[in-house]
Amino acid sequence: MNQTATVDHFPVLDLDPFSTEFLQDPYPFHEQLREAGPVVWLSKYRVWAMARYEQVHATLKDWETYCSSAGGGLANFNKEEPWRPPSIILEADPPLHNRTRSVLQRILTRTAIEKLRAGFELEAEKLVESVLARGHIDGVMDLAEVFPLRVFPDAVGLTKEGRENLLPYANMTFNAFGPRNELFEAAFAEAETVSSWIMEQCKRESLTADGLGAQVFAAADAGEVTEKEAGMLVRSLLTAGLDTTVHGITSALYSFACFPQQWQKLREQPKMLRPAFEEVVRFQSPVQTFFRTTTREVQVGETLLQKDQKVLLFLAAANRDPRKWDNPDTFDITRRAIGHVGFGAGIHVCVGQMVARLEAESVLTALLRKVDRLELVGEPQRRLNNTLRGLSSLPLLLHKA
Ligand code: OVM
Repeated sequence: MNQTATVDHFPVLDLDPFSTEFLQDPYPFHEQLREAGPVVWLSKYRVWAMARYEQVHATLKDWETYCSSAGGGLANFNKEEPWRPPSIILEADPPLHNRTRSVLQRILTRTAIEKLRAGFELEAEKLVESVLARGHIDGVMDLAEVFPLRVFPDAVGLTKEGRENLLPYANMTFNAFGPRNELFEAAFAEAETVSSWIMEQCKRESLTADGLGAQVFAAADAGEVTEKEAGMLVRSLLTAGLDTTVHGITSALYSFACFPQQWQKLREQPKMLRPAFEEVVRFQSPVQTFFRTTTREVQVGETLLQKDQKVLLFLAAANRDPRKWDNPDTFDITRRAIGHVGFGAGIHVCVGQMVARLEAESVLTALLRKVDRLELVGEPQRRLNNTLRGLSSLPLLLHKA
Protein backbone atom coordinates (compact mmCIF):
# COMPACT_ATOMS: atom_id res chain seq x y z
CA MET A 1 0.00 0.00 0.00
CA ASN A 2 1.22 3.43 -0.90
CA GLN A 3 -0.78 5.27 1.74
CA THR A 4 0.78 7.69 4.24
CA ALA A 5 0.73 5.91 7.59
CA THR A 6 -0.40 8.96 9.53
CA VAL A 7 -3.50 9.34 7.43
CA ASP A 8 -5.20 6.45 9.21
CA HIS A 9 -4.68 7.87 12.67
CA PHE A 10 -7.20 10.12 14.25
CA PRO A 11 -8.60 10.68 17.72
CA VAL A 12 -11.92 8.99 18.49
CA LEU A 13 -14.25 10.21 21.23
CA ASP A 14 -17.49 8.55 22.26
CA LEU A 15 -19.01 11.61 23.94
CA ASP A 16 -22.51 12.78 23.00
CA PRO A 17 -22.57 16.54 22.32
CA PHE A 18 -26.39 16.46 22.44
CA SER A 19 -26.70 14.74 25.83
CA THR A 20 -28.04 16.51 28.91
CA GLU A 21 -24.67 16.20 30.61
CA PHE A 22 -22.85 17.86 27.72
CA LEU A 23 -25.41 20.61 27.16
CA GLN A 24 -25.63 21.49 30.88
CA ASP A 25 -21.92 22.18 31.07
CA PRO A 26 -20.21 21.95 27.69
CA TYR A 27 -16.91 23.57 28.67
CA PRO A 28 -14.97 20.51 29.94
CA PHE A 29 -16.11 18.62 26.83
CA HIS A 30 -15.08 21.50 24.57
CA GLU A 31 -11.61 21.38 26.10
CA GLN A 32 -11.46 17.61 25.61
CA LEU A 33 -12.46 18.03 21.96
CA ARG A 34 -9.91 20.80 21.33
CA GLU A 35 -7.12 18.88 23.05
CA ALA A 36 -7.88 15.65 21.21
CA GLY A 37 -6.72 17.13 17.91
CA PRO A 38 -7.60 19.40 15.00
CA VAL A 39 -10.29 16.95 13.88
CA VAL A 40 -11.92 14.22 15.96
CA TRP A 41 -14.16 11.28 15.07
CA LEU A 42 -17.35 11.15 17.15
CA SER A 43 -18.16 7.46 17.15
CA LYS A 44 -21.69 7.79 18.54
CA TYR A 45 -22.89 9.77 15.51
CA ARG A 46 -20.20 8.72 13.01
CA VAL A 47 -19.34 12.34 12.24
CA TRP A 48 -16.17 14.42 12.32
CA ALA A 49 -15.88 17.29 14.77
CA MET A 50 -13.72 20.39 14.96
CA ALA A 51 -13.41 22.50 18.10
CA ARG A 52 -10.22 24.52 17.59
CA TYR A 53 -10.56 28.06 16.27
CA GLU A 54 -8.19 27.56 13.35
CA GLN A 55 -10.03 24.58 11.87
CA VAL A 56 -13.53 25.84 12.65
CA HIS A 57 -12.77 29.18 11.01
CA ALA A 58 -11.04 27.63 7.99
CA THR A 59 -13.92 25.19 7.47
CA LEU A 60 -16.54 27.94 7.63
CA LYS A 61 -14.56 29.87 5.00
CA ASP A 62 -14.16 26.92 2.63
CA TRP A 63 -17.72 26.45 1.35
CA GLU A 64 -16.53 24.52 -1.71
CA THR A 65 -15.02 21.71 0.36
CA TYR A 66 -17.52 21.95 3.21
CA CYS A 67 -20.96 22.49 1.76
CA SER A 68 -24.25 23.52 3.36
CA SER A 69 -26.65 22.02 0.81
CA ALA A 70 -26.50 18.65 2.60
CA GLY A 71 -27.93 20.37 5.68
CA GLY A 72 -26.78 22.53 8.57
CA GLY A 73 -27.50 19.77 11.06
CA LEU A 74 -26.62 16.15 11.71
CA ALA A 75 -28.91 14.81 8.98
CA ASN A 76 -27.15 14.34 5.65
CA PHE A 77 -29.68 15.49 3.03
CA ASN A 78 -27.84 13.42 0.40
CA LYS A 79 -28.97 10.31 2.32
CA GLU A 80 -31.86 11.34 4.56
CA GLU A 81 -35.13 13.13 4.01
CA PRO A 82 -35.04 16.62 5.61
CA TRP A 83 -37.82 17.26 8.18
CA ARG A 84 -38.92 20.33 6.19
CA PRO A 85 -38.01 21.67 2.73
CA PRO A 86 -34.41 22.89 3.17
CA SER A 87 -33.76 26.58 3.73
CA ILE A 88 -32.82 28.17 0.40
CA ILE A 89 -30.19 30.33 2.09
CA LEU A 90 -28.78 28.41 5.11
CA GLU A 91 -28.96 25.00 3.46
CA ALA A 92 -27.89 26.07 -0.02
CA ASP A 93 -24.57 26.50 -1.84
CA PRO A 94 -23.63 28.98 -4.57
CA PRO A 95 -25.02 29.85 -7.02
CA LEU A 96 -28.48 29.51 -5.39
CA HIS A 97 -27.13 30.77 -2.08
CA ASN A 98 -25.68 33.92 -3.62
CA ARG A 99 -28.97 34.88 -5.23
CA THR A 100 -31.09 34.37 -2.10
CA ARG A 101 -28.43 35.80 0.20
CA SER A 102 -28.18 39.04 -1.77
CA VAL A 103 -31.91 39.65 -1.26
CA LEU A 104 -31.83 39.25 2.53
CA GLN A 105 -28.47 40.98 2.78
CA ARG A 106 -29.79 44.14 1.15
CA ILE A 107 -32.86 44.20 3.41
CA LEU A 108 -30.78 43.66 6.55
CA THR A 109 -27.77 45.96 6.09
CA ARG A 110 -26.87 48.33 8.85
CA THR A 111 -28.30 51.34 6.99
CA ALA A 112 -31.53 49.57 6.04
CA ILE A 113 -32.00 48.43 9.64
CA GLU A 114 -31.22 51.88 11.05
CA LYS A 115 -34.83 52.86 10.25
CA LEU A 116 -35.94 50.45 12.96
CA ARG A 117 -33.70 51.94 15.67
CA ALA A 118 -35.98 54.67 17.02
CA GLY A 119 -38.90 52.26 17.42
CA PHE A 120 -36.72 49.56 19.01
CA GLU A 121 -35.20 52.05 21.47
CA LEU A 122 -38.61 53.38 22.46
CA GLU A 123 -39.93 49.85 23.11
CA ALA A 124 -36.81 49.04 25.12
CA GLU A 125 -37.23 52.20 27.24
CA LYS A 126 -40.86 51.30 27.97
CA LEU A 127 -40.08 47.70 28.79
CA VAL A 128 -37.13 48.53 31.05
CA GLU A 129 -39.21 51.18 32.82
CA SER A 130 -41.93 48.62 33.58
CA VAL A 131 -39.58 45.86 34.79
CA LEU A 132 -37.64 48.35 36.89
CA ALA A 133 -40.82 49.28 38.72
CA ARG A 134 -40.99 45.64 39.84
CA GLY A 135 -37.38 45.24 40.95
CA HIS A 136 -37.42 41.45 41.09
CA ILE A 137 -37.77 40.08 37.58
CA ASP A 138 -36.99 37.08 35.46
CA GLY A 139 -34.38 38.16 32.94
CA VAL A 140 -35.59 35.61 30.41
CA MET A 141 -39.38 35.60 30.77
CA ASP A 142 -39.74 39.35 31.48
CA LEU A 143 -37.03 40.78 29.24
CA ALA A 144 -35.07 38.54 26.86
CA GLU A 145 -38.19 36.84 25.48
CA VAL A 146 -40.49 39.83 25.67
CA PHE A 147 -38.37 42.38 23.83
CA PRO A 148 -37.72 40.49 20.57
CA LEU A 149 -41.39 39.43 20.50
CA ARG A 150 -42.43 43.09 20.80
CA VAL A 151 -40.25 44.39 17.99
CA PHE A 152 -39.32 41.65 15.53
CA PRO A 153 -42.72 40.30 14.41
CA ASP A 154 -43.87 43.90 13.82
CA ALA A 155 -40.67 44.65 11.89
CA VAL A 156 -41.31 41.64 9.64
CA GLY A 157 -44.96 42.66 9.26
CA LEU A 158 -46.77 39.71 10.83
CA THR A 159 -50.38 39.60 11.93
CA LYS A 160 -50.97 39.79 15.71
CA GLU A 161 -52.73 36.42 15.92
CA GLY A 162 -50.72 33.29 16.48
CA ARG A 163 -47.38 34.82 17.37
CA GLU A 164 -47.11 32.33 20.22
CA ASN A 165 -46.08 29.84 17.50
CA LEU A 166 -42.85 31.71 16.68
CA LEU A 167 -40.64 30.54 19.56
CA PRO A 168 -41.91 26.93 19.38
CA TYR A 169 -41.07 26.86 15.66
CA ALA A 170 -37.55 28.15 16.27
CA ASN A 171 -37.18 25.63 19.08
CA MET A 172 -38.13 22.88 16.63
CA THR A 173 -35.70 24.03 13.95
CA PHE A 174 -32.70 24.47 16.23
CA ASN A 175 -33.33 21.13 17.96
CA ALA A 176 -33.70 19.53 14.53
CA PHE A 177 -30.06 20.33 13.71
CA GLY A 178 -29.23 17.64 16.27
CA PRO A 179 -30.18 13.95 16.52
CA ARG A 180 -33.69 12.67 17.10
CA ASN A 181 -33.23 12.65 20.87
CA GLU A 182 -35.69 13.58 23.62
CA LEU A 183 -35.14 17.30 23.06
CA PHE A 184 -36.04 16.86 19.40
CA GLU A 185 -39.15 14.81 20.18
CA ALA A 186 -40.38 17.24 22.85
CA ALA A 187 -39.93 20.22 20.53
CA PHE A 188 -41.98 18.48 17.84
CA ALA A 189 -44.99 17.73 20.07
CA GLU A 190 -47.17 20.36 18.34
CA ALA A 191 -45.17 20.38 15.10
CA GLU A 192 -48.15 20.21 12.74
CA THR A 193 -50.02 23.20 14.19
CA VAL A 194 -46.89 25.28 14.61
CA SER A 195 -45.47 24.58 11.13
CA SER A 196 -48.72 25.23 9.32
CA TRP A 197 -49.15 28.60 11.07
CA ILE A 198 -45.60 29.57 10.10
CA MET A 199 -46.08 28.58 6.45
CA GLU A 200 -49.31 30.61 6.31
CA GLN A 201 -47.45 33.74 7.53
CA CYS A 202 -44.87 33.39 4.76
CA LYS A 203 -47.41 34.27 2.05
CA ARG A 204 -47.43 37.72 0.50
CA GLU A 205 -51.05 38.35 1.51
CA SER A 206 -50.33 37.56 5.19
CA LEU A 207 -47.72 40.31 5.50
CA THR A 208 -48.18 44.06 6.05
CA ALA A 209 -47.14 46.33 3.19
CA ASP A 210 -44.31 48.05 5.05
CA GLY A 211 -42.31 45.30 6.76
CA LEU A 212 -39.19 43.26 6.05
CA GLY A 213 -41.42 40.50 4.68
CA ALA A 214 -42.94 42.85 2.10
CA GLN A 215 -39.42 43.87 1.09
CA VAL A 216 -38.61 40.24 0.35
CA PHE A 217 -41.68 40.05 -1.89
CA ALA A 218 -40.56 43.28 -3.60
CA ALA A 219 -37.47 41.33 -4.66
CA ALA A 220 -39.83 38.78 -6.22
CA ASP A 221 -41.57 41.61 -8.10
CA ALA A 222 -38.15 42.70 -9.35
CA GLY A 223 -37.53 39.18 -10.65
CA GLU A 224 -34.62 38.40 -8.32
CA VAL A 225 -36.39 35.43 -6.73
CA THR A 226 -39.62 33.61 -7.49
CA GLU A 227 -42.80 34.11 -5.46
CA LYS A 228 -42.22 30.72 -3.83
CA GLU A 229 -38.61 31.60 -3.01
CA ALA A 230 -39.72 34.87 -1.43
CA GLY A 231 -41.99 32.89 0.87
CA MET A 232 -39.10 30.61 1.77
CA LEU A 233 -36.91 33.61 2.62
CA VAL A 234 -39.61 34.97 4.92
CA ARG A 235 -39.58 31.52 6.52
CA SER A 236 -35.83 31.99 7.10
CA LEU A 237 -36.47 35.34 8.79
CA LEU A 238 -39.05 33.76 11.06
CA THR A 239 -36.85 30.74 11.82
CA ALA A 240 -33.55 32.45 12.49
CA GLY A 241 -34.64 35.90 13.62
CA LEU A 242 -36.30 35.48 16.98
CA ASP A 243 -35.01 32.73 19.25
CA THR A 244 -31.42 33.64 18.38
CA THR A 245 -31.89 37.21 19.62
CA VAL A 246 -33.74 35.95 22.71
CA HIS A 247 -30.63 33.89 23.42
CA GLY A 248 -28.33 36.83 22.60
CA ILE A 249 -30.11 39.12 25.05
CA THR A 250 -30.26 36.35 27.67
CA SER A 251 -26.51 35.88 27.21
CA ALA A 252 -25.89 39.58 27.78
CA LEU A 253 -28.04 39.76 30.93
CA TYR A 254 -26.49 36.59 32.31
CA SER A 255 -22.93 37.74 31.62
CA PHE A 256 -23.42 41.15 33.22
CA ALA A 257 -25.26 39.63 36.21
CA CYS A 258 -22.34 37.26 36.78
CA PHE A 259 -19.67 39.94 36.26
CA PRO A 260 -20.91 43.18 37.86
CA GLN A 261 -17.54 44.93 37.41
CA GLN A 262 -18.00 44.56 33.66
CA TRP A 263 -21.41 46.22 33.94
CA GLN A 264 -19.84 49.08 35.93
CA LYS A 265 -17.16 49.48 33.29
CA LEU A 266 -19.79 49.64 30.56
CA ARG A 267 -21.82 52.20 32.53
CA GLU A 268 -18.74 54.37 32.78
CA GLN A 269 -18.07 54.00 29.06
CA PRO A 270 -21.37 53.41 27.22
CA LYS A 271 -19.46 53.83 23.95
CA MET A 272 -18.11 50.35 24.65
CA LEU A 273 -21.56 48.87 23.99
CA ARG A 274 -20.79 47.47 20.55
CA PRO A 275 -17.58 45.66 21.47
CA ALA A 276 -19.21 44.60 24.73
CA PHE A 277 -21.98 42.77 22.88
CA GLU A 278 -19.40 41.13 20.60
CA GLU A 279 -17.71 39.84 23.75
CA VAL A 280 -21.07 38.54 25.00
CA VAL A 281 -21.50 36.59 21.76
CA ARG A 282 -17.93 35.24 21.91
CA PHE A 283 -18.17 34.33 25.59
CA GLN A 284 -21.62 32.69 25.55
CA SER A 285 -21.99 31.61 21.91
CA PRO A 286 -25.80 31.52 21.84
CA VAL A 287 -25.51 29.37 18.69
CA GLN A 288 -23.17 26.60 19.80
CA THR A 289 -22.77 24.42 16.73
CA PHE A 290 -23.39 23.99 13.04
CA PHE A 291 -22.62 21.16 10.61
CA ARG A 292 -21.07 21.14 7.17
CA THR A 293 -20.67 18.21 4.75
CA THR A 294 -17.52 17.36 2.79
CA THR A 295 -17.86 17.59 -0.99
CA ARG A 296 -14.57 15.77 -1.62
CA GLU A 297 -11.79 13.92 0.14
CA VAL A 298 -9.90 16.44 2.27
CA GLN A 299 -6.91 16.26 4.58
CA VAL A 300 -7.12 17.99 7.96
CA GLY A 301 -3.87 17.80 9.90
CA GLU A 302 -2.88 14.16 9.57
CA THR A 303 -6.40 12.93 8.98
CA LEU A 304 -8.06 12.22 5.67
CA LEU A 305 -11.80 12.92 5.65
CA GLN A 306 -13.79 11.05 3.03
CA LYS A 307 -16.30 12.71 0.74
CA ASP A 308 -19.91 13.21 1.93
CA GLN A 309 -19.06 13.14 5.64
CA LYS A 310 -20.73 15.33 8.21
CA VAL A 311 -18.47 17.74 10.12
CA LEU A 312 -19.69 19.18 13.41
CA LEU A 313 -18.27 22.64 14.07
CA PHE A 314 -18.12 23.74 17.69
CA LEU A 315 -18.42 27.52 17.31
CA ALA A 316 -18.56 27.85 21.09
CA ALA A 317 -15.35 25.87 21.60
CA ALA A 318 -13.55 27.89 18.91
CA ASN A 319 -14.66 31.07 20.67
CA ARG A 320 -12.83 29.92 23.80
CA ASP A 321 -9.82 28.27 22.20
CA PRO A 322 -6.70 29.31 24.18
CA ARG A 323 -4.70 28.91 20.95
CA LYS A 324 -6.58 31.97 19.69
CA TRP A 325 -7.69 33.93 22.77
CA ASP A 326 -5.90 35.21 25.88
CA ASN A 327 -7.78 34.12 29.01
CA PRO A 328 -10.62 32.74 26.87
CA ASP A 329 -12.83 31.95 29.87
CA THR A 330 -12.73 35.54 31.10
CA PHE A 331 -15.61 37.84 30.16
CA ASP A 332 -13.83 41.09 29.32
CA ILE A 333 -15.68 43.79 27.39
CA THR A 334 -12.39 45.59 26.62
CA ARG A 335 -10.91 42.69 24.67
CA ARG A 336 -10.89 42.60 20.87
CA ALA A 337 -13.56 39.95 20.39
CA ILE A 338 -13.81 40.53 16.65
CA GLY A 339 -12.97 37.43 14.69
CA HIS A 340 -15.14 35.27 16.95
CA VAL A 341 -17.28 32.75 15.09
CA GLY A 342 -20.45 33.22 17.15
CA PHE A 343 -22.16 34.57 14.02
CA GLY A 344 -20.33 32.07 11.85
CA ALA A 345 -17.86 33.17 9.15
CA GLY A 346 -17.57 33.13 5.38
CA ILE A 347 -20.43 33.22 2.90
CA HIS A 348 -23.02 31.99 5.44
CA VAL A 349 -22.07 34.42 8.20
CA CYS A 350 -25.21 35.58 10.03
CA VAL A 351 -27.16 37.79 7.64
CA GLY A 352 -29.29 39.15 10.49
CA GLN A 353 -26.44 40.17 12.76
CA MET A 354 -27.25 43.87 12.42
CA VAL A 355 -30.77 43.21 13.71
CA ALA A 356 -29.35 41.12 16.55
CA ARG A 357 -26.98 43.93 17.51
CA LEU A 358 -29.70 46.55 17.24
CA GLU A 359 -32.00 44.58 19.54
CA ALA A 360 -29.29 43.89 22.11
CA GLU A 361 -28.04 47.48 22.00
CA SER A 362 -31.55 48.84 22.45
CA VAL A 363 -32.18 46.75 25.57
CA LEU A 364 -28.73 47.34 27.03
CA THR A 365 -28.83 51.10 26.38
CA ALA A 366 -32.11 51.39 28.29
CA LEU A 367 -30.70 49.28 31.12
CA LEU A 368 -27.44 51.26 31.23
CA ARG A 369 -29.35 54.48 31.71
CA LYS A 370 -31.53 53.18 34.51
CA VAL A 371 -29.88 50.20 36.19
CA ASP A 372 -26.88 50.40 38.45
CA ARG A 373 -26.59 46.68 38.99
CA LEU A 374 -28.19 43.43 37.81
CA GLU A 375 -28.08 41.22 40.89
CA LEU A 376 -28.40 37.48 40.44
CA VAL A 377 -30.81 36.42 43.19
CA GLY A 378 -31.44 32.77 42.36
CA GLU A 379 -30.15 29.82 40.40
CA PRO A 380 -30.47 30.36 36.64
CA GLN A 381 -32.24 27.47 34.91
CA ARG A 382 -30.81 26.11 31.68
CA ARG A 383 -33.00 25.69 28.63
CA LEU A 384 -31.50 22.76 26.78
CA ASN A 385 -31.50 22.74 22.99
CA ASN A 386 -29.48 20.73 20.48
CA THR A 387 -28.02 23.94 18.99
CA LEU A 388 -28.76 26.96 21.17
CA ARG A 389 -27.35 27.68 24.61
CA GLY A 390 -29.65 29.67 26.83
CA LEU A 391 -31.75 29.86 29.95
CA SER A 392 -35.40 29.33 30.77
CA SER A 393 -35.08 31.44 33.91
CA LEU A 394 -32.71 34.12 35.22
CA PRO A 395 -33.82 35.54 38.59
CA LEU A 396 -32.64 39.13 38.88
CA LEU A 397 -32.99 42.04 41.23
CA LEU A 398 -32.60 45.30 39.31
CA HIS A 399 -30.99 48.09 41.34
CA LYS A 400 -32.09 51.54 40.18
CA ALA A 401 -29.39 53.96 39.16
C1 OVM B 1 -33.16 29.32 7.84
C2 OVM B 1 -32.36 29.26 9.09
C3 OVM B 1 -32.78 28.47 10.10
C4 OVM B 1 -32.06 28.38 11.27
C5 OVM B 1 -30.92 29.09 11.42
C6 OVM B 1 -30.49 29.88 10.41
C7 OVM B 1 -28.76 30.67 11.84
C8 OVM B 1 -31.22 29.97 9.23
O1 OVM B 1 -34.29 28.83 7.85
O2 OVM B 1 -32.73 29.84 6.84
O3 OVM B 1 -29.35 30.58 10.57
